[in-house]
Amino acid sequence: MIRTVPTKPFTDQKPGTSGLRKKVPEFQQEHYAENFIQSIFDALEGFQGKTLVIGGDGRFYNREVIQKAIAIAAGNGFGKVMVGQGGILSTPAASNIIRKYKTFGGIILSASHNPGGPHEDFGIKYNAGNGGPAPEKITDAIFAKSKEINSFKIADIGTIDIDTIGTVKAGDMTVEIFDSVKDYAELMESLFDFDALKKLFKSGFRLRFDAMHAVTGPYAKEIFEHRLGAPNGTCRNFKPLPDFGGHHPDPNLVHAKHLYDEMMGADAPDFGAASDGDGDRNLIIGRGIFVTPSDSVAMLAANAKLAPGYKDGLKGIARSMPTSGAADRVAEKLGIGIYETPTGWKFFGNLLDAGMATICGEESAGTGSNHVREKDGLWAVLLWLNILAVRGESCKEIVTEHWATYGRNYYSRHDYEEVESDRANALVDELRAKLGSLPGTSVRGLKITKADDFAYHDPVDGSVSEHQGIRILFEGGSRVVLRLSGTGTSGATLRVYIERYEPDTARHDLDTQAALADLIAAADDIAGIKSHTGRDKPSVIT
Ligand code: VG1
Ligand code: CO
Repeated sequence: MIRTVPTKPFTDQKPGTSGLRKKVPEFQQEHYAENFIQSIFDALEGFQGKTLVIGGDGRFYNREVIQKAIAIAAGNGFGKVMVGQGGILSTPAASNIIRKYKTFGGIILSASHNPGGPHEDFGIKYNAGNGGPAPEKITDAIFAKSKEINSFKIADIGTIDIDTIGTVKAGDMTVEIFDSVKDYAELMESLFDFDALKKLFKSGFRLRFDAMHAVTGPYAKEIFEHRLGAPNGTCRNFKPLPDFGGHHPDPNLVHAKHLYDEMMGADAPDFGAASDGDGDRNLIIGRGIFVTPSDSVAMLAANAKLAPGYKDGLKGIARSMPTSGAADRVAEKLGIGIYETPTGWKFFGNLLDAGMATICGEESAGTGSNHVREKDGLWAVLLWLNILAVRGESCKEIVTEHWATYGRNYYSRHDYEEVESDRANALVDELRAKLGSLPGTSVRGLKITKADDFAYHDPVDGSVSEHQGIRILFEGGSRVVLRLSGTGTSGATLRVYIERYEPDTARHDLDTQAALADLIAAADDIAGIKSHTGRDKPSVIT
C-alpha cells in the first residue's frame, strides 16, 4: 500500500556541490530525510518503472535512510531499485553501476570525508543517468521543490533484507541486492595492466593502503590483496565502521598523519595511499615524498598512456580553478585541451560526456577519468601503480623528473574552519569590492597582474556559474585564491589556496610553506584574513 504522508518544508535544505549535508540529529528529525528524498523525485521526470541505484558509505544512519529511500522509491513508482549489499557503495562504484546498467540515476548517502557518528555528519545526493552528480539545474530544482513540499509518498513494504544478495519484490517494485565490489573491480581490470601489477607485487613491492575505516576497505582488499596478490596486511583499517573509528576519514596530511610518518620513516613501504569516507578522494605518498593532489593529476596525465585504458592518449585535461597549473603544462606539451572549472566534480560531467576531457582533478585530493563520472580514489592509486610498474622507477624519481621537465608548482591550501558566517561573508564582500583596484599594485614586493571573481562559461551547454572564487594573480605565475566552502556543516570555512611556479630545478627542494611565505603574507595583507576571522593561523594546512 502506498501512503501519502503530509509534511511541511524544511527550508534550509540547500543542496550544495555534493548534495545535502547536515549533522545526523538534523537528519533524524521526523520526515527530514523523507522530505529531501521526495524533493529529489519531485524535481525529476520520467522515472516511472525505471531503475534507481541506492548505496552509501556505511556511516551512522546509512542503513535507516537506505530503507526509507527504498520505500519512497516504491511509493513514487520506480520499477526497480538496485542496492549495494549491506547498503554499501563507494561513490565511484555507484557511478559505475548507474552507467553500466543504464539506470535512471542513483541516490548516494555520504558526507564524504566528514566524520560520522550519532553527532557527526550525514548526507544525501542525487546522481543522474550519466553517473555524475546532478548538475546545478537539477540541484536548484530539488531546492525549489523542498521549499514547497507538503507530502511524501511511501510504500508500506516493511524492512528489506539488504544483506543478502538476490532479488525480492517490494510492493510493485523489484529490489535487487548486489555485490558492491564486483562490477567496480572488473572496471579496474579493464583499465589497468593487472598482470604487470601482479608481477610488481610478486617482486616484493610494498604498498600500504589505508582505508580509514571507510568505504574503500572491501574494494581495496579485493583488488590489491585478492586479485593482485599483494600480501595480507597491505590494506589497513579496511573494515568500514559507522563512526570511522572516531576519526575524520579525510586522506590528508593532518588526518592521515600516521601514513605520512610511516612513508617518511626508515623502513617505509614503496608506496602509500589512502582514501576518504566515500572512496572518491585519494592521498598519494611515495617513499620519502608526498605528492600534492595538483601535482598528482599532472603526473597521472603525463604518464596515462602507460596504462592500457589510456593507451590511445588523452582528449583533454580538466582541473578545478583553485587546483594548481601543473596540469596546464602537461596539456600544453601533449597538445591537448585544458579546461578550468569551478570547484566540484559536477562541472566535469559535461566535458567528459562531450569527449573533451579524459582526466580531471581537484586540489582537494580528487582525481578521476572518463571511466565514471565521479572522482575515484582507488583508480588514482591503481594508475600510479601501473605507471610505477611500467617505468620501473620509484615515485620520488618520477616526481623529481616531472618537476625537472615542467617546473614545480609549489602549492598549499590553508583552511579556516568554523568561522562565524557573518565574519567570513564580510571578508569576501570587502575583497570583492576592491578587486578592481588591485591590478598594477604591489604587495610585499609582488606585483598583482589580475584580480577577479571567477565565472565559468560551460563550453558544452553555455551555462554560466558566477562567484566561484576570488583569484589574485601575480607576476611570474604565482596566485592566491580565496573562496568559501560549500560542504561544511557548521559555520563557514574559508579556503585560501596559494601557488608559486618555480622553473629552476636547483630550487625544487624547498620547504613548501617557506617557498610560499611571501604570498601567504600578501594574502593576509590584501584580504585581512587574521582580522576578519579572528584567527592567527589556519585550522588545517594541506
Ligand atoms: C570540497 C572540495 C572540492 C570537492 C568537494 C566535494 O568542497 O574543496 O574540491 O569537490 O569538497 O568533495 P568545498 O566547497 O568544501 O571546498 V567530497 O570528497 O564530497 O565528495
Ligand atoms: Co569524498
